[in-house]
Amino acid sequence: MENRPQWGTRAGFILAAVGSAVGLGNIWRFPATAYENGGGAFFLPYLFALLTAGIPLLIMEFTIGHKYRGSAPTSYGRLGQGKSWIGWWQVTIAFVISTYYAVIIAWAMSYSVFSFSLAWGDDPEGFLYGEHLKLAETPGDFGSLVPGVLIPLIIVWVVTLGVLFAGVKKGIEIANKIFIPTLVVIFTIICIRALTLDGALLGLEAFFKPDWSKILDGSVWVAAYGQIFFSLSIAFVIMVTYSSYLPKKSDITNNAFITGFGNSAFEVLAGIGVFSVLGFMAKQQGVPVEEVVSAGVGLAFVVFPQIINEFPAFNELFGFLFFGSLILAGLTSLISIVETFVAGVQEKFGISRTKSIIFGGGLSAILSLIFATQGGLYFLDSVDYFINTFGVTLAGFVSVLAVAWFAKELKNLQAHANGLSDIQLGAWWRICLGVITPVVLGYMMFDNLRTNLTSEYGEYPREFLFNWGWTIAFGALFVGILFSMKRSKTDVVSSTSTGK
Ligand code: MET
Repeated sequence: MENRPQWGTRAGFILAAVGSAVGLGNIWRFPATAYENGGGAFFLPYLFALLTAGIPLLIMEFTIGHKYRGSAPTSYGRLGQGKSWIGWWQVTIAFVISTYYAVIIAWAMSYSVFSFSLAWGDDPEGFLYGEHLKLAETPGDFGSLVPGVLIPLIIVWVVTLGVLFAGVKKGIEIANKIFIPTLVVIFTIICIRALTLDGALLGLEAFFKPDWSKILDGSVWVAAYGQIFFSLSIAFVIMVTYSSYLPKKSDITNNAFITGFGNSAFEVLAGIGVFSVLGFMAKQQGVPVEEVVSAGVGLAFVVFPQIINEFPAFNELFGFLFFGSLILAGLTSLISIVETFVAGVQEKFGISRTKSIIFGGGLSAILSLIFATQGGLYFLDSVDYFINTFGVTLAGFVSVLAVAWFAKELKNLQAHANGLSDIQLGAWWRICLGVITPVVLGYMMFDNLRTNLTSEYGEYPREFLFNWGWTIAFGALFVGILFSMKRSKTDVVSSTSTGK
C-alpha cells in the first residue's frame, strides 16, 4: 500500500494546478510581452504555443506524475532507466526560481502596505530604487541586507513553509481553495474598475491592435513559447509533483485543458486590466500609450504607483487590491514550486516531510537573502533571465526528447491517460510532443544561444552575467546530474508501485 499524500477533491487539485500556473507571470509579464511582440498578432503564436506545446506538455507531466506516483526525479527514473537526472535538473531549476520569486512577493507585500499612505509620493521610481530597494550602484555589489525587504520576505517564507508543513490536503489544497477564488474576485473588481476609467479604450486599442509585420520574426515565437512555459509552470516539473498526489482514478486530460485554458483566460484578463489603466494614465498625461508601457518590476512598482496616484477615487483601496492580487497569485505559485523540491529531497534521502521542508525550504529561504541585499534587483534580473532561457526551455527540450525519442514512452503515456480521461488523446498529441515541440524548442535554443553569445543581456558586464547567469543556469544541470548519481532511498527501499 502506498501512503502518498492525496488531494481531497478534484476541484482541490485543479485549483492547486491553476494556482501554480496563475502567478506573477500572468499579471506583470504577459501584458507587456504580448504588446511588444505584435499586440493582437501575438495571439497567433501564443495560441499555437499553447495548443502544440503548453497543453500537450501539461498532459505529459500530469500523466508522468500520475502513472509513476513519485516526485519528479523518482517519476523520471521509473519512466526510463537512468533518466532521473532530468527530474533532478528540473527540480534544481525550480529551486533556483523559488529563491528570487519569494522576494518579488515580499516587495508586493510592502507595497500593499505602502498603498494605504501612498508612501511612494510623487516619484515612485526614485522611491523604489532609492528608499525601498536602496539599490547598489554597480551590478555585482551586494551592499547590506535591506530591512524593508527582509521583513516581508520572512513573512512570505513563514506563510509558504507553514502551508507546506500542514500537508498536501490540509495545507496546499486548503490554501488554494481560499486564495484562488479570492484572487479571481479581487482581479475581476480591478478589471471592471479599470475598464470604466476614462481612456481605457485607448489602452485596449493599443493592446489588441495587431502588428502583423512581427509575425515572421523568430523572436516573437520564442517569446510566445517562453511565456507559455513559465506561465503554465511546465518544464520545471511542478505539475509532475502535483499530479503524483492524484487518486488512482482521476481524469488527466480534461484537467490539463481546464488548467491550460484557465491560466490563459487569467492572462488575457490581466492584459485587459493592465492596458485599461495604462490607457487611463496616458490620457491623463496627454501622451501616447506606447510611452507608458513597461514590464515586470517597472510595471508593477513604478507605473502602477503612478496610476494609483492619479486614480479618481479610492486610490488607496485600488493600490491595496492590486498588490494584494500579486501576493495571492505569487504565493500559490511559490507554494507549488517549493513543494516540488521538498518532495524530491524527501524521497531522495528517505526523510520525513517535515525535515525535508526544513532543509529544502530553509536552504531556499537562506539563499533568497541574496536578493534582499542592495544589489538584489540586478542579481534577480539576471538569474531570472538565464534560468528561464537556459534552464526551463532547455530542460523542456531535453525532457520532451527523452520521453518521446529515447524512452519511447509517448504511446504508453497516451494509453495511461486515455484509460482515465474524458478527452481521448490521439496521434495529434504524439506529433505535437514528438515533432513540433522539439523542432520549435531546438530552434529556440539555437536562437537564444546566438543572441546571448553575440550581445550582453541587459547590457550588464560580462563577468557579472557569467557569475549570475551562465554559471547558475548550467550549474543547475550539473547539480541535477550530481544528485542523480546516488540511488534514492525510495528506489532502494521499494521499486514497486510504478503503476506499470
Ligand atoms: N506559473 C508561475 C507564474 O506565472 C511561475 C511558476 S511558479 C513559481 O508566475
